Amino acid sequence: MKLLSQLVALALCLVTTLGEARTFEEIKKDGKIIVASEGGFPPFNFFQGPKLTGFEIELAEALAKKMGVQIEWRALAFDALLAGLRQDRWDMVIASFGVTPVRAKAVSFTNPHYCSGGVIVAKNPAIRKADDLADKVVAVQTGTTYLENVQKLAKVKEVKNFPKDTDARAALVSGRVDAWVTDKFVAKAALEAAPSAGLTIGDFVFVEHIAPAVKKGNTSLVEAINKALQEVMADGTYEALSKKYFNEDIRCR
Ligand code: LYS
Repeated sequence: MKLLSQLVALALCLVTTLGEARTFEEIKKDGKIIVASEGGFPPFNFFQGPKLTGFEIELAEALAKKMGVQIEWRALAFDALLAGLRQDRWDMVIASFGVTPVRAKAVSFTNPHYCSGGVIVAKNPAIRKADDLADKVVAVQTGTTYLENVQKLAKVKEVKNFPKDTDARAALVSGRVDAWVTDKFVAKAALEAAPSAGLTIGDFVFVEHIAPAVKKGNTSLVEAINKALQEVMADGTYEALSKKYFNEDIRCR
């Protein structure tokens, strides 16, 4: 009996993992696309009261409009987002994921929707460059390229992981760590939101292309998103949104 239930569980697991992702045609026929984000990475995706908003949320809404579909939003922990694509729990993820070789093995990325990188944020203005992180304690969000790249710096004393980037920031503000590595635009927004925290932004540790992701091999959806992205980038929609959130156009050049 136990073996049987284990076999059933295994079969179910295989079905959910190996099931076909919805093609763009199927999504279009349904009229709605399920898009997942994090909601914890201002100004890209965050909650304003109960409302999920931010640059990526508004950009996805603009893409959906071009694609002729409505978005049904899901908000989840950052490290659960890509796995959900594999399990067909949603069609697309937009949550500031950098395109890396490891991730590109597990999901399909569309063209990038912006270019940025991880910068060093500290209270001590002398901590600016990667070399300055020697013998320092650095806060980063779990599962991110910030963690991956800070771990490569041999001389760092300790890398402290936080499930949320906002908690990594809080650790720096309260003086529990020496530095926080996060996205350049997130760092800028954090400084503007709390000028009295005394934070300074240093150099890039690395740069990256950031893109939406879909289930591995869902070519029709990749193509539909790329087409919509090209349209919003050509007709001024992207520029207006980018300037609203960042006072500049952050597309890759
Ligand atoms: N760009 C980083 C990465 O790809 C951070 C993503 C967003 C974190 N809330 O891992």
